[in-house]
Amino acid sequence: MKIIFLLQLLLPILGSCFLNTFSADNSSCSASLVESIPENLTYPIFSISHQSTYKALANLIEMASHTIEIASFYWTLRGIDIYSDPSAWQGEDIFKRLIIAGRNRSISLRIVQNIENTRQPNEDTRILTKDAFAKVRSLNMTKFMGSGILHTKMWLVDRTHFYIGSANLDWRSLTQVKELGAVIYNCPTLANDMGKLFDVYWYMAAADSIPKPWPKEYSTKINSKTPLQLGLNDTKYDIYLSSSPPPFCADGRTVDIDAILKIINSAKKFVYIAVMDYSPAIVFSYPSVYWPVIDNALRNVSFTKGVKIRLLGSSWAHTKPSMFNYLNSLQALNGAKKADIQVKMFHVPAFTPDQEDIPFARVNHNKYMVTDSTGYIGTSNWSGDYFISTAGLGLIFKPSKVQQSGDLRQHCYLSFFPYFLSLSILSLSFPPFSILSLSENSV
Ligand SMILES: *[C@@H]1O[C@H](CO)[C@@H](O)[C@H](O)[C@H]1NC(C)=O
Ligand SMILES: *[C@@H]1O[C@H](CO)[C@@H](O)[C@H](O)[C@H]1NC(C)=O
Ligand SMILES: *[C@@H]1O[C@H](CO)[C@@H](O)[C@H](O)[C@H]1NC(C)=O
Ligand SMILES: *[C@@H]1O[C@H](CO)[C@@H](O)[C@H](O)[C@H]1NC(C)=O
Ligand SMILES: *[C@@H]1O[C@H](CO)[C@@H](O)[C@H](O)[C@H]1NC(C)=O
Ligand SMILES: *[C@@H]1O[C@H](CO)[C@@H](O)[C@H](O)[C@H]1NC(C)=O
Ligand SMILES: CC(=O)N[C@H]1CO[C@H](CO)[C@@H](O)[C@@H]1O
Repeated sequence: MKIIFLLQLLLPILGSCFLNTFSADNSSCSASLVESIPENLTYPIFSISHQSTYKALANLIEMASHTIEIASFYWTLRGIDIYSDPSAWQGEDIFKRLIIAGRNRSISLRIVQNIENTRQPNEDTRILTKDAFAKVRSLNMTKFMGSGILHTKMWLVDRTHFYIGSANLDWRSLTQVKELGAVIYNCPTLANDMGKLFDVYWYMAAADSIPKPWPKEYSTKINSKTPLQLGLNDTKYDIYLSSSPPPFCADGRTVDIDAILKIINSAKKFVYIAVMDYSPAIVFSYPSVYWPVIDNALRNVSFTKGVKIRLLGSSWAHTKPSMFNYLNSLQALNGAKKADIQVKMFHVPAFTPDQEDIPFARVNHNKYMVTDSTGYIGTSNWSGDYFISTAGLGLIFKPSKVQQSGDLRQHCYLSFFPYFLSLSILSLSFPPFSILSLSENSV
């Protein structure tokens, strides 16, 4: 109860602070968390609500003055692409705005998508090519890595603003699936760095082999060792981007899995994680390959340093049964020596028969992590495949003055904490709501 009370006190302070403008230091960067909440999933009043993914993307399109570049997995923004439902309107509106941007506003659209399979062609990008003069390339990860997909979800506008997060170019990602991302505005330094990652995909989609080494223009000085320092009021953030798979990382680029391990290993008090899928294995390999890289790090920091681990996995009709084995195994370490580990599953119910009928919807799809010092927003599930052969990105940010100032409420970074805490509290206070304990899910 105490925590809920505390949250109620803090929310007015924290709720809007992430939207504040970065100070003069690095132009006028500002940042905002954006999320999609599945229709009819009502959070209690004490939880924070962020701007919707739909509004953020619509806004990004309207802000564009010359270019919109998108790195994407597949495209199903229109109801007709997959399944018609009234809740497809947001995706359809985004699609219309893209058409108008390309055709009527002469915005140059460049899109890299994962290579289509013949059963599910991306009709949306064909239409964008024809009607909005979009330049579209398809990236075949298998050709270079032997397996994998382009799984990144990233929008880059005028090389000044960008979105990174879990939301696919799919109408369901706006109204039927739980998604989390961040938008960075007015930030050419970081957006140009994101541009280099887009350029890697754009290049690879037309290439025969991976350059080794990558030409200089793809390399970066912004990474985990020398992050970009951005000022937000009196708080300085250390911020950088990470990328997978390793061969797609030019000189200076932090590899995504290295970023994740560094964040976990440097936690002193807690690591909160929300991921859709979690497997200490390479899921799509035959025979199976065990890959306990993240799992070991979590067990180790908890066992040796007492770092509190809270993991929110995702349970839906398509969850692989083995995920329950992995998570039960992680949870089983709880209580041994200093280990403090709790795992829960987030299940998004269908509240209406219509929602029940929408294929591959009603799921917690976001991928992010919060520790006592650092925030991470990624695009990858946490299994080996995503860090070895699949293309994905991460945004890492750390308020650099946490230690000195002592007053955590000053730091907008904290808008993550009540957000995640409110989810955790939900799981404790409203068990029937949408979060089931692991044991209820076990098979
Ligand atoms: C679900 O949300 C939709 C769209 O906001 C609304 O029209 C409908 O009344 C809601 N249904 C329920 C059962 O709450
Ligand atoms: C965009 O251009 C098309 C023709 O090129 C026109 O029919 C349409 O009305 C225009 N739409 C807007 C919103 O300006
Ligand atoms: C992708 O590349 C692999 C390996 O080169 C090839 O077998 C496959 O046909 C390609 N996929 C498509 C859709 O072209
Ligand atoms: C940041 O600075 C602005 C302008 O000085 C002020 O209005 C705002 O309240 C500050 N925000 C925080 C979180 O301190
Ligand atoms: C576990 O973490 C400690 C630091 O806390 C480190 O020294 C040790 O090498 C780690 N063990 C393994 C197996 O990674
Ligand atoms: C990971 O996430 C994607 C969507 O982002 C999902 O379709 C897929 O089934 C998930 N699991 C695995 C093991 O890839
Ligand atoms: C105006 C200003 O302070 N710009 C800085 C933004 O960040 C880069 C990278 O850290 C610095 O090189 C700039 O000086």
